[in-house]
Amino acid sequence: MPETRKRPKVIVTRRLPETLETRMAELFDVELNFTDEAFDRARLADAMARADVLVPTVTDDLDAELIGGAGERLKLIANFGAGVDHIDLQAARAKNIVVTNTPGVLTDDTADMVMSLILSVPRRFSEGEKLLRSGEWKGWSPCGMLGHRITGKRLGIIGMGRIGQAVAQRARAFGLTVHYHNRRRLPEAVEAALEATYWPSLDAMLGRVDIVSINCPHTPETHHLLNAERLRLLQRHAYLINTARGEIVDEAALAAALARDDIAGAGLDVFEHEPAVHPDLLAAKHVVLVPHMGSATFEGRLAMGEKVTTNIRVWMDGHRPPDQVLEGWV
Ligand code: 8YV
Repeated sequence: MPETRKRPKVIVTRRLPETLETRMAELFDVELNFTDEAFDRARLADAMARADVLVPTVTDDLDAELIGGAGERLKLIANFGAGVDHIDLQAARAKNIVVTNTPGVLTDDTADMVMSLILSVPRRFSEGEKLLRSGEWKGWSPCGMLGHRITGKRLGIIGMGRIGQAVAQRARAFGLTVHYHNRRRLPEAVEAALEATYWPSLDAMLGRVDIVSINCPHTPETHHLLNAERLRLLQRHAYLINTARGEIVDEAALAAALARDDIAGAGLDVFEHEPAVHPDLLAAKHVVLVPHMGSATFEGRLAMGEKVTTNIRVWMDGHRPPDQVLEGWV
């Protein structure tokens, strides 16, 4: 076994929950980031030149140039997170670098965030809170803060993987009817259990539902999937929820649609140019905006770290890590 396999040099780009960092220090020759300041390009390049294993997060843009310039030692990128759109998988494969992620352990938390937004936007939660805090609230009135009922509405889910299905289960409990668009139709039994209606055409579904939830990964195929043209297909009373990746929606087009009242509102946990948010979205009325916190639970983050550690350990033992990301799978 090569020396590096015994106690690999692992560089972690962001601060992780303490128990995870301590465990990693026990297992690996680890370099932690105690300041939590995101690595700039030079620091990423330096880490990739020295490490056997890099543990990045969504805030590290590992493009083809950076991966191409990685040192010969770098053999594993063990991502702390499920989405891998910030890693050039093709470049990694060309350099024989294995990429792993942390699927499954943030499904419920993300689905809960979807439901929070589905409930908050039509019921004007954010506006109500702002009104109350402003000191302008004059008390209850029959027509005060009226929003729209959730029960009985149609939900259209884009991307019916683990998270999409977890959203569907929750949505049914709230009396929503489930519709979905996915690359592949679900097995009949799963579809029946969720009482979900499959739409082979995304465009057709968009025009028929009251709430749209984006739950697919960001890939070259889904980049700006909801562009100005598709946003125009939505009904005027429809709401858009995005907890997947900001880049799936053309943010400027969404802001314009909201400003024109072409759609009723939006609930967003992710943004196209994080941490920047389009100023017109910040100014829009019927929106709830939260800072990429879909998987932000103590339990979820610990489970993500467990997965990262397991992936590294299995790789150290010379086996294929359980969460290896294969190009074309996402
Ligand atoms: C993670 C996410 O917390 O896992 C993902 O894909 O979007 C987040 O919820 C983040 O990616 C951490 O890297």
